[in-house]
Formats: sequence, structure tokens, C-alpha cells
Amino acid sequence: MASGTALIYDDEMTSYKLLWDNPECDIEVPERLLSSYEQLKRYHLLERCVHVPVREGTEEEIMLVHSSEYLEVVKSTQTMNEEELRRVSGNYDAVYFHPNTYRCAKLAVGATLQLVDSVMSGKVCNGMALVRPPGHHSQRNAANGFCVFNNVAIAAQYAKRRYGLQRILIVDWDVHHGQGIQYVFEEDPSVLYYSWHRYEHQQFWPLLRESDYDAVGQGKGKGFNLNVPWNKVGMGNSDYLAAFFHVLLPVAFEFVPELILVSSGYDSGIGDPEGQMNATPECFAHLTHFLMQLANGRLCAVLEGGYHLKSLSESVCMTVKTLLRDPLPQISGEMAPCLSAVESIQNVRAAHKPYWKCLMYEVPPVKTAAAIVSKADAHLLPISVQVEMEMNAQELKTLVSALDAELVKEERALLSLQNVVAILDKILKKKVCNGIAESSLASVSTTFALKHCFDFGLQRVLCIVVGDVDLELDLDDGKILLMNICQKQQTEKTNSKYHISLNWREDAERNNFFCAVLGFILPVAYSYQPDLMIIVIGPNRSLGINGISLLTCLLQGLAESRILVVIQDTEIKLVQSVAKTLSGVPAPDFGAYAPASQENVLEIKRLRNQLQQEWKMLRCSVRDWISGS
Ligand code: X5A
Ligand code: ZN
Repeated sequence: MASGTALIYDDEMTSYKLLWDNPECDIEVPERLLSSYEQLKRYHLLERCVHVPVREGTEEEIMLVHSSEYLEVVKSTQTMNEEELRRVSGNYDAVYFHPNTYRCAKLAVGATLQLVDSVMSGKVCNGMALVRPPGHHSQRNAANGFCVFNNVAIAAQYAKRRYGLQRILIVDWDVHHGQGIQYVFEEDPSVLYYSWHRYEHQQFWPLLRESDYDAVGQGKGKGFNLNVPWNKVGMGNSDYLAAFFHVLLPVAFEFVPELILVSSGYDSGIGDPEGQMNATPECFAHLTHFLMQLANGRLCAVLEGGYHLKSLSESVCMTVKTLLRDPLPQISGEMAPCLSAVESIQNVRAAHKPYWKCLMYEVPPVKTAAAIVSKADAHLLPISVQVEMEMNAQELKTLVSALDAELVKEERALLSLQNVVAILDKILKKKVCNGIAESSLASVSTTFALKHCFDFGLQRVLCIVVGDVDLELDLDDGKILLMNICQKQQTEKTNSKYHISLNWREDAERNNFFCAVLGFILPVAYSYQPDLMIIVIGPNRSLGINGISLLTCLLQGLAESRILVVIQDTEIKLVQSVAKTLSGVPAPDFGAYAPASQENVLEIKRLRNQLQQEWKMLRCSVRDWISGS
């Protein structure tokens, strides 16, 4: 990997200045460059850099961003007298021309491109260009805000062309919005433009609506323009760091830039008359350091604004020192962003949520959905559970009539389906992982739900019925494995591979249903490998809430945890606990170990013997294994 830091500077860029009285422009002085350069010398940073000469940007290069008409206008200012210069300057917002402006503007473009070439060729790893005039406000047909040619925008277009780059990140930490850069790349997803700027609800120059956080880019470029508007002055180190942590850096790491261009204005630093912000020079060391971790360290910093000579030159030094890989200085101040900063950050993040995964998945996806008949009971559900309104009646009718022409005629049956279908639909479409639905006719709605599953294309559904719910199902083809957990002691009962009755009498004092779950239900379920599970809970249950919770918890290992729990309305008091279990609360405490009753132990044994040929996960002895193979 390349090492070394380029520094690009030429005295000649100090050869233009404001010739008349104009309080808006008089801060942009040649001393900005001189004092920065002197300070680099004083800190012995200059001698540690690789010096690259400047050159003029060519007309062709300038026209990567600007029109030839505009280029001709700027060119024509070389030979103008003061009066003519004033007139041309007056055609633009916050601009002054001097006979040397054109020459310096060409050098500023060329210096920036020399820097890009030094980094892209591997001559150095990173670098800084100290240039005047700045560039980020200038536009295709206009000078603006002391800027003549858009050095950084030209550099990005140049790097795309010359080096075939596909992703360039432009970080504009100048305190003004680089609207010129935004306009150039608005529709271009290959250039991600990030700018924070003093905004004050559009009361600060350049007073543009499109500087706000909701300007996210256009067309193919949506998501590739990030504006962080500061609505208060006095933003400091912690506000800038927070914007980096919570907006720029996550997106930049997801973007994976191949080159970083920094529109490196220091009017965002403490003491600056334009910015009125509070960030200390050390802050720029940290900002630089973070950006150096991207794009293989390929970073080009290009001077934009910065009007407090001391603050400017110290901040330039901090940037160069960091590029040279010196240890980072301590950052001062209480590390807490202010409310207004956090508001802006929140707004940008929200505006960009549709475009960046790192912002999208910050809220965990809804795991559990619930639909219950009485919405008044909704408060019983854990807050993470999404409460569903039942499906709209027409939608439901269409769906039902497609699958069951008879059912659609029965009003009561139809009603009982609403909740179940609404939740099942969400699960099948993977909008939620699992869900719970109350039904007035659990048998009808479960039967229908199963039809809907197969219509959707599922292969195997495990259906566990707890309590009295009669399902009329065709169980021969193995698409459904039906397991009834009941308390009726049916002596004459034949268990088949896909229809199993487990007679389980819960012992009031002892919570030992886990014997049945581990010894029988789970091995069978794992052998079956369902792609959805439906647990139906009806009246006359032989299982209490603890048993049901345990079952629900442990079954989540199957079918990507896709479980639909259908609860008959008589059993509504279970909703809260089941919803908790589904949303991830661990199974309830089972108390001290107690062996299962003799009847229960025998029942498990009997079922194991009957079914271990079919469901091989039931084997737990060598004898089982031999007899089964
Ligand atoms: C490059 C830059 C600022 C122009 C301010 C005009 N321009 N009020 O910082
Ligand atoms: Zn600025």
C-alpha cells in the first residue's frame, strides 16, 4: 500500500484579492493561504510531506463541470479594469473578480487534479491541496460564494474518467452548503456527497430550500446526497462527531468508496466569523482519522473556506498531521451532542432510511403480530408485538371464495377467519416471524388456514392441537402432521404416522410437560421438518399456560420459527403469555424437578414404541436403533 502525504501549494494563488469595498467578500484574503502554509512550516509538517507542483487545469478539465460560455466569461476577466470587474462580480452572489482570478482558479483546479493523480498513481497515500479560490459553491454557469471553478466536483468527474472509479465519496465539512457540488451529482449514484452546514431553518446563506435534510438526491442518485443542516450556531466537537458516527460513517462504510475527496473548509471551526461554530482544531484531526479508514486510505483534502486565520491554520495543521499518521490529539469538551444537533441527525437518518441498510435495520423487524377480537385487550400484549387489524372484508371474501366456495356463504365462519387469515398472511409473506390470532371458531379457521398454506406453496405444516378442537382433515399425504394433546383416555385409538394423539394429563403440582416435549413432540417434529407450525388452543385443555409456553418456546427451533397460534375465544386469557413467549421471553420457571406421573410416562413410552420406525429422531437406545433400521 502506498505511503506518504502530498502537499500541494503555490504562492501564485495568493496573487488575487478584493480591490474594492465589499463587506461580504472581504474575509476571503490571500493571507488565508500564507498563514496556513507558514504554520505547516512552523510545526515541521511541511518537510515531512511530498511536494507536488501545481499546474493549470485545462479547459477540457474545467468543462467536466462548467459550460464553455461560463469559462469564457471567467477568462474575459483577466483583462478587465476595476469597473468592469465590479460589474461582472455583481452578476453573481458573493463573488469578486481580480485580473489574476482566472489564472489562480485554473491553478486551483490543476492543484486538485495533481493531488488526485498523486494519490491514484500510488505516489502517495493521501494529501492536501491548499488552494484559492475555493470551489464548492460554483456551478455549471455561475461563480458563487468566493468560488469560481468547482475544484472538487471537477476532481470527482476527472477521477471517474481517468481512473474508471465507480464510487467516490465527497465529504464537505466546510460550514457552508456546497450546493454547487450537490447540483453536479444530484442524479449520480457514483458520487456520494455529504455536507453539514449552518442552516438555521434556511435563514443562513445561501438560503436554499435544497440544503435541508430532505434533499436526498434525485432519480438514480436518490440516497447519494446527505445534508446535515445545523439549525443553531455553536455546534462543537461532540456535534460533529455525532454526525460522523450516526450519519456519515455508517453510510460511507456501506457505500465502500474507492476515493475520498474532502471539501476541506475550516469556517466550521471555532472562532470563524462566518460559521459561529465551536469545533476545535483537534476535531479535524479526528474527522480526518475516521475518513482515513475508508477507501484504502486514499484521501484528498482540498481547501475551501476558513476565515479566522489562526483557527484556519491550526486546523489545516491538524489535518496534515493526521494524514501523516501522527498520534491523534485528545478531543476536548463534554462529549454530548446538543438537542438541535440530535434533531438534525435524526431527520437525516429518517430521510435516508429507504436507501441505506445501516439505517433501515436500526429498529429490529417486528417479530410477532397479534390479532384479537376485542381491541380493548390490546394493552395486554407486550409492546414489541404489532397489533393487527383483521383483514378487510372484501379482501377476505375474495381469498376465501377462491379456496372454499361453501365457506364464503357462512357469515359466522367468515368472521372467525378474519384474524387468523390476517396473521397467517403476514407470516407467509415473511412480514412477521410469528403471530397469534383469536378466533370464535378455531376449527373452521384452522382448517381454512391449512388450505391457505398449501395454496401458498408450503410442503409440510405441523399442527398441534391443545384441547377440544375438531379438525376435519385429510391426513394421508403427509402435508399435515396433526398432533392432538388431549386428556380423553381413548383406549381404542390408532395412531398413524401423520395423526398422533398424545394423552397428557397435566399434573397440577408438577410441571413436567417437558418430558413429553423432549421425549416425544420435539423428536417427531424435528424428524418431520415442517415449514410452518400451527398451534391451536381450544377448551377443555389438559395443558396449562406453562406447558403451552414451553411447547411454543422449544418449537421455535423449527420452520425458521414460523408459528401461528390460533386461540379459541374462550381461552383468551392465554393471549398475553403466548404473545410474550412468541416475542422471545424465555420459558417460565418450571420449579423443582418432579418426575411425571406413571400414566404419563407410560403414554410417552407407548407412543415412542409405536412411532419410532416412522420418526427416527425418537431413537435413544441401541435397541431402538437396531429394531428400527
Ligand atoms: C467557500 C466559502 C462562503 C461564502 C459566504 C458568503 N464561501 N456570504 O466558504
Ligand atoms: Zn464556507
